[in-house]
Amino acid sequence: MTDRTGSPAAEGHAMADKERYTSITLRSMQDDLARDVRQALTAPVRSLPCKYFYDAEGMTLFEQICDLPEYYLTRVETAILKNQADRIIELCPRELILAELGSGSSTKSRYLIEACLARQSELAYYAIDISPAALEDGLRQLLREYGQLRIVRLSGEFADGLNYLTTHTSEPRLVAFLGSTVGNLTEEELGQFLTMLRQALRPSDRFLLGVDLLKDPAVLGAAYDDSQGITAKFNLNILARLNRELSADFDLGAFRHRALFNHERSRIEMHLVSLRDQRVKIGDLGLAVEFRHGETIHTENCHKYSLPRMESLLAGHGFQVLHSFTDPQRQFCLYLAS
Ligand code: AVJ
Repeated sequence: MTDRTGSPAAEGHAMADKERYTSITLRSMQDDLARDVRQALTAPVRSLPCKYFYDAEGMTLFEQICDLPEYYLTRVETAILKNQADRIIELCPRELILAELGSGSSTKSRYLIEACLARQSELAYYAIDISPAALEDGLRQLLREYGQLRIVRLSGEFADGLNYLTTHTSEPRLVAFLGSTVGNLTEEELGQFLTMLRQALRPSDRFLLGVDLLKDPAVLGAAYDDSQGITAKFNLNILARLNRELSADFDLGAFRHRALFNHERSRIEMHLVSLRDQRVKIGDLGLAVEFRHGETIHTENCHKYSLPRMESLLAGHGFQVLHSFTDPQRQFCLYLAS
């Protein structure tokens, strides 16, 4: 671990630029990729962990998804944040620090940053993400816009980031987990995550959770299978990434994107369907994987929640919901909990 944190600025003076940005690698994802891919592709039911969507190419495609007419999630959540950021911050203690899990390109965090800086003279923002350096652009942009902002970029898993916060910060924290990324967790993983978070947070801390709500499956289906085929490209990019990074020889034309709504589990599932019997070599793993025609690789789960269901999950893990902010159509919800 490398720590290049600058010393805090003297009170009343603008912080020097070099003191305002710190990048800390808590865990290198490259080590995990080979191991995880081997495990996931040799299991009887093939899958790939969705966290591997987000290489530089995947980030670009995801940003295009966020602008798609069918993909309402980002627009609706951003609108709620924009309208409610002041109220959210009012419900948090003063002299707050902001931490974001899965910060991605950090575009939504600006509303929280602005609301904080309207109330306090300086702010530290901890951006926790597993994605590569490509994301630095968004953070540098925030630094240019907000002279009183200090950013610590933590590269690693959520658990690593939360650990870091526990051991390196003492101020009250607002931990934001936006974008319905929580939907990627299975019931079991969500339980583990909320347990870990409950242990990491103190009574003065706050948790802001962005949740996509259960709705007409046709609306959900369109959001994950858009007419321009961007989501299909995003899904297939995970195979392209294995070609690039693990010397695999996936034929991207021999797999097709499929998104389906699983009613029983209340989730959209993304799969890659093999269009023929085929054998794929993953050079760096010394591994060959056979796919039958019609066999699928399960690449993502996106769970959708009803308001009562998420409230009871939060309450069941010791969180008290201070306020839930929804849009007029109840498509999306931001929970502020303590
Ligand atoms: C970033 C996980 C919230 O589940 O909606 C978008 C990812 N996958 N389209 C989501 C995604 C396909 C997205 N999350």
